[in-house]
Amino acid sequence: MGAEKPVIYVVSENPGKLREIRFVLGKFGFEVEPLRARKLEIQSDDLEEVARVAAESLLGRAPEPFVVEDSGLFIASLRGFPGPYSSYVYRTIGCEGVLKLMRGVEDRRAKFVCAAALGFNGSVSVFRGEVEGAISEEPRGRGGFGFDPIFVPLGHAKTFAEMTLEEKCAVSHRSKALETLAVYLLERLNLHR
Ligand code: ITT
Repeated sequence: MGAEKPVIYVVSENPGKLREIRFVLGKFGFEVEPLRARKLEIQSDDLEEVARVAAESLLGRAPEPFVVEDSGLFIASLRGFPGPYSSYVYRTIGCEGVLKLMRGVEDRRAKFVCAAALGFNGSVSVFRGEVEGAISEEPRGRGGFGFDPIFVPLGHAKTFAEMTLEEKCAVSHRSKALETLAVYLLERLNLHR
């Protein structure tokens, strides 16, 4: 009989995020348990602050360890828009709306950023990950979620939506943040791989 897997609770309403979080943390031996809880969502230009405040609002109310994550797409020629407002912009104008804003724009550089906040031992630690890339000329692919059909990571030809879960998670902002978080937590739980 193997040892029981350590559980991490994840507070997110986004099934696409949850799928990726389960995949990445699963590689480190964690069992991901979705947790429905109301978190405080402040407005700030700083994703790390948004994630930290959300996690702090859950301390004492959520079982530990838990993770909340705030992420966004930052487009260089739009001075970082939609950034921390990505969720709202996706729900309102979507990929097509962003492509319209980018019509005729030569500089297509963009990046995804993820701030993953861990609640553990009564305090919060935040881990950041980013991936550089470019906005495609048209939407491509059916996988993933959100802005995946219009984002091509640097050094690749496919959009995130054309990639498998494994391919996306090999390079994504979310994986980078969560991998650092997982190593940190395993060390503290004394469960070195
Ligand atoms: P929770 O707060 O409940 O976790 P949410 O979708 O509202 O879910 P965010 O506030 O962090 O999460 O919004 C991030 C938005 O940025 C998300 O809705 C997508 O539109 C976009 N986004 C973030 N990461 C992405 C990714 O890996 N692929 C595509 N779009 C992404």
